[in-house]
Formats: sequence, structure tokens, C-alpha cells
Amino acid sequence: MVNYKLTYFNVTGLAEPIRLLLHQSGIKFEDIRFDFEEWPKIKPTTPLGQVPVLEIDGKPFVQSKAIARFIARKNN
Ligand SMILES: N[C@@H](CCC(=O)N[C@@H](CS)C(=O)NCC(=O)O)C(=O)O
Repeated sequence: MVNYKLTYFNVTGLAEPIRLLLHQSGIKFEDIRFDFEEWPKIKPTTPLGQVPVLEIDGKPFVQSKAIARFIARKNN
């Protein structure tokens, strides 16, 4: 089974459409949310120093619109 993990701040922001698309597509995912004070520690671990990051089987994908389009296509 493919493992999906979405990492973003604990707000709606750029991740919310991705969360909604994943739910609508019936794709189970880890919804990793963190507080703003944790960001300096997390930032260097992301590919472009920004979130959202969607990891698919450990491989990170970035850019919210590209991620959303990718999930939308999987769901036709
Ligand atoms: N073009 C990127 C923009 C990502 C972006 O600006 N993310 C913000 C949160 S909404 C961020 O990571 N800010 C923290 C920082 O840049 O240090 C996308 O659409 O994913």
C-alpha cells in the first residue's frame, strides 16, 4: 500500500485543498501539522525550505498547485 504523508502548519492555508482532495479521493494519509514555533527546525528538512510537502512512499513532492493537480488527476 502506498504511504502518503502531508506536512504543513496547523492552519488551512495552502495545504487545505490538498487535504480535501486526498479525502475526496479516498486516499489515506498522515496529516502532519506543526506549530509555527517548530518551523525553524523543520524548514531545513524540506526540499525548498517551504511547505506543504507531500511524501509518497518517502519521496517528497512540493508546490501546492502541482500536488493538488497530481491528486486530482488520480481521482479523474
Ligand atoms: N509556491 C509554493 C509556496 C509555498 C509557501 O509559500 N509556503 C509557505 C507557507 S504558506 C512557507 O513555507 N513559508 C515559510 C517559509 O518560507 O519559510 C507552494 O505553492 O507550495
